[in-house]
Amino acid sequence: MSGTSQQQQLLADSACRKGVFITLEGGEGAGKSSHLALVREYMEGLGYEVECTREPGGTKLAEQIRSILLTKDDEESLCSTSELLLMYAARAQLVNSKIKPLLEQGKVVISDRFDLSTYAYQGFGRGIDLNSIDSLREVAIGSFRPDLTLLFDVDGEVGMERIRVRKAKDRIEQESLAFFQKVREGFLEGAKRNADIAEIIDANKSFDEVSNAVLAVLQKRFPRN
Ligand code: Z5A
Repeated sequence: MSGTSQQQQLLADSACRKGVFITLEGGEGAGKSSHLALVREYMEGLGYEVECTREPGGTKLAEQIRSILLTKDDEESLCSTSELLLMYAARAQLVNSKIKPLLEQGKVVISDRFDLSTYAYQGFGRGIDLNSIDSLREVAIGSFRPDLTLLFDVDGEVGMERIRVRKAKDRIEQESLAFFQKVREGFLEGAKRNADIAEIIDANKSFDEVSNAVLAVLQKRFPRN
């Protein structure tokens, strides 16, 4: 991107920041989805209108991409490059057609997963070159970033045990423990790279302890008057 268009992109991004964008990230069974309601309630308590979404997905077209991404097809397997490109196709669609307009209206948007998942799953899990991922991100969403990312850090074994009872596991959930351990490493590394917006929650602890840790972060970042 040229210097001028990069500057224009940054201006466009900050202009839509009347609202707040919060993302919940973590490995399988980390407890992100279970804590979405708590984050929502807290932000509504501050007087915000809140919209929740998820990745991949969140719009009609992006949900169609989600179904390609998560459905296992025994006839033709999805290669890692296609997986990466589809993640960014879905993200570009969600950011441009839903998240940015909501933020422009001053709303809080909470997303169950976002870009840190690509860094962890496609970068560390699949082993795709991290510089290539950075370049694709630039094309897909430019400098657009969350205001706060809650990383639910869970040990691969603990997370897998929590979802063991699920009857139908999606295509990615069927990966090995070694894959999820690399993914965890990727999340932690990604959080370090985004230390200004990322907060790590120890998600190995009991549900109530995790909830208390989430509330403590929210109170620190968005204090109640
Ligand atoms: N993916 C990717 O590869 N690249 C990307 O860029 C993006 C995504 C955006 C989406 O799956 C898949 O896409 C995901 C990554 C990949 N793949 N995998 N595998 P999804 O959205 O359908 O699923 P998920 O995000 O992985 O959801 P999850 O496995 O359910 O994880 P979770 O939301 O963190 O967990 P949960 O549903 O809140 O909790 C799971 C269970 O654990 C549930 O029974 C809870 O009651 C229990 N739980 C939660 N916390 C605790 C504690 N603290 N103690 C005990 N039990 C607990």
